[in-house]
Amino acid sequence: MTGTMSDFRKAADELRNWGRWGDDDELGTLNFITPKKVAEAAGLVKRGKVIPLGGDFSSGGPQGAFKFRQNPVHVMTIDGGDASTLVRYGPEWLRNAVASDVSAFFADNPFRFNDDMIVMPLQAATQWDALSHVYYEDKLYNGFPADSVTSFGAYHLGIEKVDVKGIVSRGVLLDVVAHRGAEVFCEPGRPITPDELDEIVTRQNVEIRSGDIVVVHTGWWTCFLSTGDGGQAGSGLHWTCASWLHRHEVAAVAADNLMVEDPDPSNGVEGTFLPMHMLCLRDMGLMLGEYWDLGQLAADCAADGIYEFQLVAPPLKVVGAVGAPVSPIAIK
Ligand code: UVW
Repeated sequence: MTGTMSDFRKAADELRNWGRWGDDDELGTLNFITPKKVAEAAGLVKRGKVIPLGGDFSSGGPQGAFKFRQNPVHVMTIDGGDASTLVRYGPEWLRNAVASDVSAFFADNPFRFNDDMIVMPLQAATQWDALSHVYYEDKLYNGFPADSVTSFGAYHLGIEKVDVKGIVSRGVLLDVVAHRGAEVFCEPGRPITPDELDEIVTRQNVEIRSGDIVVVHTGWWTCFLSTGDGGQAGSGLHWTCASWLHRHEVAAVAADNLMVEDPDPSNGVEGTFLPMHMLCLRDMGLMLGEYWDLGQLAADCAADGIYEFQLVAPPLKVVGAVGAPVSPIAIK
């Protein structure tokens, strides 16, 4: 099942979208989301049912297993007890200062507040990969130079660039777990092929249209919630699904697993790693959403037989970032 570099290059040449929306384009396949498409997506809201697709950002997140990313560290910087605590236990100079202004303020005012901060990789949990996240041979999507991503951030293709698109579109859930009759989780070793995606589309009686955001349920997140094991591999999209996404003019793809594509290198391309990332982010300009929580959405779609919905998934607008957290919602 391992592809060769020449298979990879052939696919890359066929699906490369460079120049398709102009030489300065930084949106890639999000260009398929037109105003008409956004209106079509809004028309899918029938029951007013809101289904959250975001996982928790907490110390109990999926990171840590691979060492290079950590879970969020959440720190309280002010809490409601600080005023009286500092007055009683703070150093003398602070007690005097606090006594003179802060505690006087708090003494005759019912207002209290709490503040906090978070330190975390932007890829810690539910996220979008920006187009600047993955590249090869010194070029990013649309031919932008790889060195335009500097230690100050991405000058091209940073996540903030997609703000103009929302991101809002018609979402379509493809439920691989249900299709395979798996209990909860697609076990490792069986990548999801383009043919299987077609079978699921037929089984669910749903159409994939230009500008859709395809959301793939593999059960990984549900499994993670019960085991706490973020290192579990699972199965993902076979790298040749990049051509399927291209053919259907999909605007973006997201999944409930750690990298959307199948993590097993023996199902990839000989001599490289994560070939679907390379094809989607760098050649097509198609963003990948990872660690989405699709359990509730899959249950709802199975119950009403409707696999399309309005998807609202704006990433946090971190300037120059190569990815960002998101708390997506599906609305039916
Ligand atoms: C890499 O591609 C390195 O990471 P991710 O799976 O988060 O996109």
